[in-house]
Amino acid sequence: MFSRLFGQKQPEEDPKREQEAAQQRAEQEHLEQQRLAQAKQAEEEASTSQRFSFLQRTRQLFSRMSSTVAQNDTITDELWDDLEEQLLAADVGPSTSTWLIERLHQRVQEEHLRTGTQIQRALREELAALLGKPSALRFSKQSPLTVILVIGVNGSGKTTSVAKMAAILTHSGHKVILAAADTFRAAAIDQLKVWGERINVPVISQNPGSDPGAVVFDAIQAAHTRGCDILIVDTAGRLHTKFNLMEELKKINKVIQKFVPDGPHELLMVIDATTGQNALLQARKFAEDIGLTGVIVTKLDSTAKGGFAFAVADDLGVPIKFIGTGEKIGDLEPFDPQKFVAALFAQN
Ligand SMILES: Nc1nc2c(ncn2[C@@H]2O[C@H](COP(=O)(O)OP(=O)(O)OP(=O)(O)O)[C@@H](O)[C@H]2O)c(=O)[nH]1
Ligand SMILES: [Mg+2]
Repeated sequence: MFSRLFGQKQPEEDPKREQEAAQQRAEQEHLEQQRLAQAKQAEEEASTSQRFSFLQRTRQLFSRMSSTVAQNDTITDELWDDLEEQLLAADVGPSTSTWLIERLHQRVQEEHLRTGTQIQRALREELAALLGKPSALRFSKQSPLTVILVIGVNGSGKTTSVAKMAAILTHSGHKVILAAADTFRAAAIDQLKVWGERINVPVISQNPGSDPGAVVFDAIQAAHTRGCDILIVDTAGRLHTKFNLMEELKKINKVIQKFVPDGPHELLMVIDATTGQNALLQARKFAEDIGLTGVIVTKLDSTAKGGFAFAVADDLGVPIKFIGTGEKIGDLEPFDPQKFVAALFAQN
Protein backbone atom coordinates (compact mmCIF):
# COMPACT_ATOMS: atom_id res chain seq x y z
CA MET A 1 0.00 0.00 0.00
CA PHE A 2 2.82 2.41 0.91
CA SER A 3 4.61 1.72 -2.30
CA ARG A 4 1.40 2.44 -4.15
CA LEU A 5 1.03 5.80 -2.35
CA PHE A 6 4.69 6.52 -2.86
CA GLY A 7 4.32 5.58 -6.46
CA GLN A 8 1.58 8.12 -6.97
CA LYS A 9 3.97 10.91 -5.93
CA GLN A 10 6.91 9.78 -8.09
CA PRO A 11 5.42 8.18 -11.14
CA GLU A 12 8.74 7.68 -13.11
CA GLU A 13 10.31 5.49 -10.40
CA ASP A 14 7.22 3.50 -9.77
CA PRO A 15 7.48 0.59 -12.25
CA LYS A 16 11.07 -0.28 -11.34
CA ARG A 17 10.52 -0.12 -7.58
CA GLU A 18 7.30 -2.05 -7.85
CA GLN A 19 9.12 -4.70 -9.84
CA GLU A 20 11.95 -4.94 -7.31
CA ALA A 21 9.58 -5.10 -4.39
CA ALA A 22 7.53 -7.79 -6.10
CA GLN A 23 10.68 -9.77 -6.82
CA GLN A 24 11.76 -9.48 -3.19
CA ARG A 25 8.37 -10.57 -1.97
CA ALA A 26 8.41 -13.56 -4.33
CA GLU A 27 11.89 -14.55 -3.14
CA GLN A 28 10.84 -14.30 0.49
CA GLU A 29 7.71 -16.32 -0.15
CA HIS A 30 9.75 -18.95 -1.93
CA LEU A 31 12.23 -19.12 0.95
CA GLU A 32 9.40 -19.37 3.45
CA GLN A 33 7.75 -22.15 1.46
CA GLN A 34 11.06 -24.00 1.26
CA ARG A 35 11.54 -23.64 5.03
CA LEU A 36 8.04 -24.94 5.69
CA ALA A 37 8.51 -27.89 3.32
CA GLN A 38 11.82 -28.78 4.99
CA ALA A 39 10.29 -28.56 8.46
CA LYS A 40 7.36 -30.71 7.34
CA GLN A 41 9.66 -33.33 5.83
CA ALA A 42 11.81 -33.40 8.98
CA GLU A 43 8.68 -33.75 11.09
CA GLU A 44 7.35 -36.54 8.89
CA GLU A 45 10.67 -38.37 8.96
CA ALA A 46 10.89 -38.07 12.73
CA SER A 47 7.37 -39.39 13.24
CA THR A 48 7.86 -42.18 10.66
CA SER A 49 11.10 -43.15 12.33
CA GLN A 50 9.41 -43.15 15.74
CA ARG A 51 6.31 -45.03 14.59
CA PHE A 52 8.45 -47.62 12.83
CA SER A 53 10.96 -47.99 15.64
CA PHE A 54 10.34 -51.75 15.46
CA LEU A 55 12.22 -51.65 12.15
CA GLN A 56 15.33 -50.28 13.86
CA ARG A 57 17.52 -53.28 13.04
CA THR A 58 16.49 -53.51 9.41
CA ARG A 59 16.71 -49.75 9.04
CA GLN A 60 20.37 -49.79 10.00
CA LEU A 61 21.11 -52.02 7.00
CA PHE A 62 19.04 -49.95 4.60
CA SER A 63 20.52 -46.67 5.86
CA ARG A 64 24.00 -48.04 5.30
CA MET A 65 23.01 -49.25 1.84
CA SER A 66 21.48 -45.92 1.02
CA SER A 67 24.47 -43.85 2.10
CA THR A 68 26.97 -46.17 0.39
CA VAL A 69 25.11 -45.67 -2.88
CA ALA A 70 24.56 -41.93 -2.45
CA GLN A 71 28.24 -41.30 -1.64
CA ASN A 72 29.28 -42.18 -5.20
CA ASP A 73 29.70 -39.33 -7.64
CA THR A 74 29.74 -41.76 -10.50
CA ILE A 75 28.25 -45.18 -11.08
CA THR A 76 30.98 -47.81 -10.96
CA ASP A 77 31.03 -51.61 -11.02
CA GLU A 78 32.03 -51.46 -7.39
CA LEU A 79 28.84 -49.56 -6.55
CA TRP A 80 26.72 -52.28 -8.15
CA ASP A 81 28.63 -54.99 -6.26
CA ASP A 82 28.24 -53.18 -2.96
CA LEU A 83 24.55 -52.63 -3.57
CA GLU A 84 23.92 -56.28 -4.41
CA GLU A 85 25.89 -57.41 -1.37
CA GLN A 86 23.87 -55.15 0.90
CA LEU A 87 20.53 -56.17 -0.58
CA LEU A 88 21.46 -59.77 0.16
CA ALA A 89 22.57 -58.87 3.70
CA ALA A 90 19.12 -57.33 4.30
CA ASP A 91 17.59 -60.63 3.14
CA VAL A 92 15.96 -59.21 0.04
CA GLY A 93 16.85 -62.63 -1.42
CA PRO A 94 18.99 -63.63 -4.42
CA SER A 95 16.40 -63.54 -7.17
CA THR A 96 14.75 -60.29 -6.06
CA SER A 97 18.18 -58.65 -5.56
CA THR A 98 19.32 -59.69 -9.04
CA TRP A 99 16.07 -58.44 -10.53
CA LEU A 100 16.45 -55.10 -8.74
CA ILE A 101 20.04 -54.61 -9.93
CA GLU A 102 19.00 -55.43 -13.52
CA ARG A 103 16.08 -53.04 -13.32
CA LEU A 104 18.35 -50.27 -12.02
CA HIS A 105 20.85 -50.93 -14.84
CA GLN A 106 17.98 -50.56 -17.26
CA ARG A 107 16.92 -47.26 -15.70
CA VAL A 108 20.50 -45.96 -15.84
CA GLN A 109 20.40 -46.53 -19.62
CA GLU A 110 16.90 -45.25 -20.23
CA GLU A 111 16.94 -42.26 -17.92
CA HIS A 112 20.64 -41.42 -18.22
CA LEU A 113 21.19 -41.62 -14.47
CA ARG A 114 24.69 -40.47 -13.58
CA THR A 115 25.14 -40.31 -9.82
CA GLY A 116 24.75 -42.47 -6.75
CA THR A 117 22.03 -40.15 -5.46
CA GLN A 118 20.00 -40.80 -8.61
CA ILE A 119 20.47 -44.54 -8.17
CA GLN A 120 19.44 -44.26 -4.53
CA ARG A 121 16.20 -42.52 -5.54
CA ALA A 122 15.51 -45.09 -8.26
CA LEU A 123 16.18 -47.92 -5.79
CA ARG A 124 13.65 -46.49 -3.38
CA GLU A 125 11.07 -46.20 -6.14
CA GLU A 126 11.65 -49.75 -7.35
CA LEU A 127 11.41 -51.15 -3.81
CA ALA A 128 8.10 -49.36 -3.27
CA ALA A 129 6.81 -50.59 -6.65
CA LEU A 130 7.74 -54.17 -5.72
CA LEU A 131 5.48 -54.02 -2.68
CA GLY A 132 2.53 -52.68 -4.65
CA LYS A 133 -0.44 -50.88 -3.19
CA PRO A 134 -1.85 -51.40 0.33
CA SER A 135 -4.25 -54.32 0.34
CA ALA A 136 -7.06 -54.32 2.88
CA LEU A 137 -8.81 -57.46 4.12
CA ARG A 138 -11.47 -58.74 1.75
CA PHE A 139 -14.95 -58.99 3.23
CA SER A 140 -17.77 -61.10 1.85
CA LYS A 141 -20.25 -59.32 -0.38
CA GLN A 142 -22.69 -62.22 -0.56
CA SER A 143 -22.59 -63.84 2.82
CA PRO A 144 -23.26 -62.23 6.22
CA LEU A 145 -20.15 -64.01 7.48
CA THR A 146 -16.58 -63.35 6.35
CA VAL A 147 -14.21 -66.24 7.06
CA ILE A 148 -10.47 -65.72 7.49
CA LEU A 149 -8.37 -68.88 7.58
CA VAL A 150 -4.91 -68.52 9.08
CA ILE A 151 -2.16 -71.01 8.31
CA GLY A 152 1.61 -71.32 8.62
CA VAL A 153 4.48 -73.37 9.96
CA ASN A 154 4.98 -74.07 13.68
CA GLY A 155 5.68 -71.10 15.85
CA SER A 156 5.39 -68.52 13.07
CA GLY A 157 2.94 -66.42 15.10
CA LYS A 158 -0.45 -67.66 13.87
CA THR A 159 -2.35 -67.69 17.17
CA THR A 160 -0.94 -64.35 18.27
CA SER A 161 -1.77 -62.80 14.88
CA VAL A 162 -5.32 -64.22 14.98
CA ALA A 163 -5.87 -62.51 18.34
CA LYS A 164 -4.28 -59.25 17.17
CA MET A 165 -6.43 -59.21 14.04
CA ALA A 166 -9.54 -59.92 16.10
CA ALA A 167 -8.68 -56.93 18.29
CA ILE A 168 -8.23 -54.61 15.28
CA LEU A 169 -11.50 -55.78 13.67
CA THR A 170 -13.46 -55.55 16.94
CA HIS A 171 -12.12 -52.07 17.43
CA SER A 172 -13.38 -51.06 13.99
CA GLY A 173 -16.89 -52.23 14.86
CA HIS A 174 -17.00 -55.84 13.66
CA LYS A 175 -18.40 -58.71 15.67
CA VAL A 176 -15.68 -61.31 15.64
CA ILE A 177 -15.64 -64.97 16.67
CA LEU A 178 -12.61 -67.28 16.75
CA ALA A 179 -12.28 -71.00 16.01
CA ALA A 180 -9.57 -72.97 17.82
CA ALA A 181 -8.95 -75.39 14.96
CA ASP A 182 -5.47 -76.29 16.21
CA THR A 183 -6.70 -79.32 18.12
CA PHE A 184 -3.33 -81.05 18.45
CA ARG A 185 -2.36 -79.63 21.79
CA ALA A 186 -4.51 -78.62 24.74
CA ALA A 187 -2.12 -75.69 25.24
CA ALA A 188 -2.87 -74.37 21.78
CA ILE A 189 -6.60 -74.26 22.53
CA ASP A 190 -5.98 -72.64 25.92
CA GLN A 191 -3.67 -70.05 24.37
CA LEU A 192 -6.42 -68.85 22.04
CA LYS A 193 -9.00 -68.90 24.86
CA VAL A 194 -6.78 -66.70 27.02
CA TRP A 195 -6.44 -64.19 24.16
CA GLY A 196 -10.21 -64.37 23.57
CA GLU A 197 -10.92 -63.52 27.20
CA ARG A 198 -8.45 -60.67 27.16
CA ILE A 199 -9.99 -59.02 24.11
CA ASN A 200 -13.53 -60.10 24.90
CA VAL A 201 -14.04 -62.17 21.76
CA PRO A 202 -15.74 -65.61 21.91
CA VAL A 203 -13.60 -68.67 21.10
CA ILE A 204 -15.23 -71.87 19.83
CA SER A 205 -13.28 -75.00 20.72
CA GLN A 206 -13.61 -78.73 21.28
CA ASN A 207 -11.47 -81.20 23.19
CA PRO A 208 -7.86 -81.74 22.15
CA GLY A 209 -7.62 -84.35 19.40
CA SER A 210 -11.02 -83.57 17.92
CA ASP A 211 -11.61 -82.96 14.24
CA PRO A 212 -10.63 -79.38 13.22
CA GLY A 213 -13.35 -79.46 10.53
CA ALA A 214 -15.95 -80.06 13.26
CA VAL A 215 -14.63 -77.10 15.25
CA VAL A 216 -14.97 -74.89 12.19
CA PHE A 217 -18.52 -76.20 11.61
CA ASP A 218 -19.41 -75.34 15.24
CA ALA A 219 -17.87 -71.92 14.89
CA ILE A 220 -19.86 -71.12 11.72
CA GLN A 221 -23.09 -72.12 13.50
CA ALA A 222 -22.13 -70.07 16.55
CA ALA A 223 -21.32 -67.09 14.34
CA HIS A 224 -24.82 -67.24 12.86
CA THR A 225 -26.61 -67.58 16.21
CA ARG A 226 -24.54 -64.82 17.82
CA GLY A 227 -24.77 -62.48 14.86
CA CYS A 228 -21.01 -62.32 14.26
CA ASP A 229 -19.83 -61.03 10.90
CA ILE A 230 -16.23 -62.29 11.00
CA LEU A 231 -14.89 -65.73 11.83
CA ILE A 232 -11.13 -66.17 12.15
CA VAL A 233 -9.86 -69.74 12.15
CA ASP A 234 -6.59 -70.54 13.94
CA THR A 235 -4.97 -73.74 12.68
CA ALA A 236 -2.15 -76.06 13.70
CA GLY A 237 1.37 -75.40 12.46
CA ARG A 238 2.11 -77.41 9.36
CA LEU A 239 4.74 -77.98 6.73
CA HIS A 240 3.60 -78.41 3.15
CA THR A 241 5.42 -81.78 3.10
CA LYS A 242 3.17 -83.32 5.78
CA PHE A 243 0.50 -84.99 3.67
CA ASN A 244 -2.03 -85.54 6.47
CA LEU A 245 -1.85 -81.99 7.66
CA MET A 246 -2.31 -80.65 4.16
CA GLU A 247 -5.32 -82.94 3.70
CA GLU A 248 -6.71 -81.66 6.99
CA LEU A 249 -6.39 -78.12 5.70
CA LYS A 250 -8.28 -79.04 2.54
CA LYS A 251 -10.99 -80.57 4.71
CA ILE A 252 -11.32 -77.37 6.78
CA ASN A 253 -11.58 -75.47 3.51
CA LYS A 254 -14.36 -77.79 2.32
CA VAL A 255 -16.37 -77.30 5.52
CA ILE A 256 -16.10 -73.54 5.11
CA GLN A 257 -17.16 -73.70 1.47
CA LYS A 258 -20.13 -75.95 2.26
CA PHE A 259 -21.64 -73.47 4.72
CA VAL A 260 -20.19 -70.19 3.46
CA PRO A 261 -19.98 -70.83 -0.30
CA ASP A 262 -17.86 -67.78 -1.17
CA GLY A 263 -15.42 -68.45 1.70
CA PRO A 264 -12.79 -68.50 2.92
CA HIS A 265 -12.53 -64.86 1.97
CA GLU A 266 -8.97 -64.68 3.11
CA LEU A 267 -6.45 -67.48 3.32
CA LEU A 268 -3.57 -65.86 5.10
CA MET A 269 -0.18 -67.40 5.64
CA VAL A 270 1.78 -66.22 8.65
CA ILE A 271 5.49 -65.99 7.90
CA ASP A 272 8.16 -65.41 10.52
CA ALA A 273 10.58 -62.81 9.11
CA THR A 274 13.44 -64.12 11.26
CA THR A 275 13.42 -67.42 9.38
CA GLY A 276 14.01 -65.62 6.09
CA GLN A 277 14.42 -67.37 2.77
CA ASN A 278 13.52 -70.87 4.10
CA ALA A 279 10.11 -69.59 5.07
CA LEU A 280 9.70 -68.26 1.57
CA LEU A 281 10.21 -71.71 0.11
CA GLN A 282 7.45 -73.02 2.37
CA ALA A 283 5.14 -70.18 1.47
CA ARG A 284 5.68 -70.77 -2.25
CA LYS A 285 4.60 -74.40 -1.83
CA PHE A 286 1.53 -73.38 0.14
CA ALA A 287 0.67 -70.79 -2.47
CA GLU A 288 0.93 -73.44 -5.21
CA ASP A 289 -0.99 -76.11 -3.30
CA ILE A 290 -3.89 -74.27 -1.77
CA GLY A 291 -3.77 -70.72 -3.06
CA LEU A 292 -3.10 -67.91 -0.63
CA THR A 293 -4.84 -64.54 -0.64
CA GLY A 294 -2.29 -62.78 1.51
CA VAL A 295 0.53 -62.94 3.99
CA ILE A 296 1.19 -61.71 7.51
CA VAL A 297 4.90 -61.14 8.10
CA THR A 298 5.61 -61.43 11.82
CA LYS A 299 8.51 -60.61 14.14
CA LEU A 300 9.83 -57.69 12.11
CA ASP A 301 10.84 -56.23 15.47
CA SER A 302 13.22 -59.14 16.13
CA THR A 303 15.22 -59.11 12.94
CA ALA A 304 17.55 -57.06 10.78
CA LYS A 305 16.19 -58.98 7.84
CA GLY A 306 13.07 -56.97 7.15
CA GLY A 307 14.18 -56.84 3.51
CA PHE A 308 12.53 -60.24 3.44
CA ALA A 309 9.22 -58.44 2.86
CA PHE A 310 10.41 -57.52 -0.66
CA ALA A 311 11.23 -61.15 -1.44
CA VAL A 312 7.76 -62.17 -0.18
CA ALA A 313 5.97 -59.63 -2.36
CA ASP A 314 8.12 -60.41 -5.39
CA ASP A 315 8.03 -64.17 -5.09
CA LEU A 316 4.53 -65.04 -3.93
CA GLY A 317 2.48 -62.64 -5.96
CA VAL A 318 0.08 -62.09 -3.05
CA PRO A 319 -0.04 -58.94 -0.92
CA ILE A 320 1.32 -58.55 2.58
CA LYS A 321 -1.80 -57.65 4.56
CA PHE A 322 -0.35 -57.15 8.03
CA ILE A 323 3.01 -56.98 9.76
CA GLY A 324 3.72 -58.22 13.26
CA THR A 325 5.76 -55.74 15.25
CA GLY A 326 5.97 -57.29 18.71
CA GLU A 327 4.35 -59.67 21.16
CA LYS A 328 1.64 -57.40 22.55
CA ILE A 329 -1.96 -57.33 21.34
CA GLY A 330 -1.50 -53.96 19.64
CA ASP A 331 1.61 -55.08 17.78
CA LEU A 332 0.04 -55.75 14.40
CA GLU A 333 -0.27 -53.16 11.65
CA PRO A 334 -2.04 -53.10 8.32
CA PHE A 335 0.82 -53.10 5.85
CA ASP A 336 1.46 -49.80 4.10
CA PRO A 337 4.16 -50.30 1.41
CA GLN A 338 4.98 -46.61 0.89
CA LYS A 339 5.37 -45.95 4.60
CA PHE A 340 7.39 -49.14 5.04
CA VAL A 341 9.92 -48.06 2.40
CA ALA A 342 9.98 -44.49 3.75
CA ALA A 343 10.70 -45.87 7.22
CA LEU A 344 13.55 -48.04 5.94
CA PHE A 345 15.24 -45.04 4.40
CA ALA A 346 14.44 -42.56 7.18
CA GLN A 347 17.49 -41.30 9.05
CA ASN A 348 17.64 -42.43 12.68
N1 LIG B 1 8.68 -60.34 18.72
C1 LIG B 1 7.59 -60.85 18.19
N2 LIG B 1 7.13 -62.03 18.62
C2 LIG B 1 6.01 -62.52 18.06
C3 LIG B 1 5.33 -61.85 17.02
N3 LIG B 1 4.27 -62.61 16.66
C4 LIG B 1 4.30 -63.71 17.46
N4 LIG B 1 5.36 -63.67 18.30
C5 LIG B 1 5.76 -64.65 19.30
O1 LIG B 1 6.09 -65.86 18.65
C6 LIG B 1 5.80 -66.96 19.49
C7 LIG B 1 4.91 -67.96 18.74
O2 LIG B 1 3.67 -67.33 18.50
P1 LIG B 1 2.33 -68.16 18.30
O3 LIG B 1 1.27 -67.17 17.97
O4 LIG B 1 2.09 -69.09 19.42
O5 LIG B 1 2.74 -68.98 17.01
P2 LIG B 1 1.92 -70.14 16.29
O6 LIG B 1 2.24 -70.04 14.85
O7 LIG B 1 0.49 -70.09 16.67
O8 LIG B 1 2.60 -71.43 16.92
P3 LIG B 1 2.10 -72.95 16.86
O9 LIG B 1 0.64 -72.92 17.14
O10 LIG B 1 2.89 -73.62 17.89
O11 LIG B 1 2.40 -73.44 15.48
C8 LIG B 1 5.12 -66.37 20.72
O12 LIG B 1 6.07 -66.27 21.74
C9 LIG B 1 4.67 -65.00 20.28
O13 LIG B 1 4.61 -64.07 21.33
C10 LIG B 1 5.86 -60.59 16.56
O14 LIG B 1 5.36 -59.92 15.63
N5 LIG B 1 6.98 -60.15 17.18
MG1 LIG C 1 -0.77 -71.52 17.46
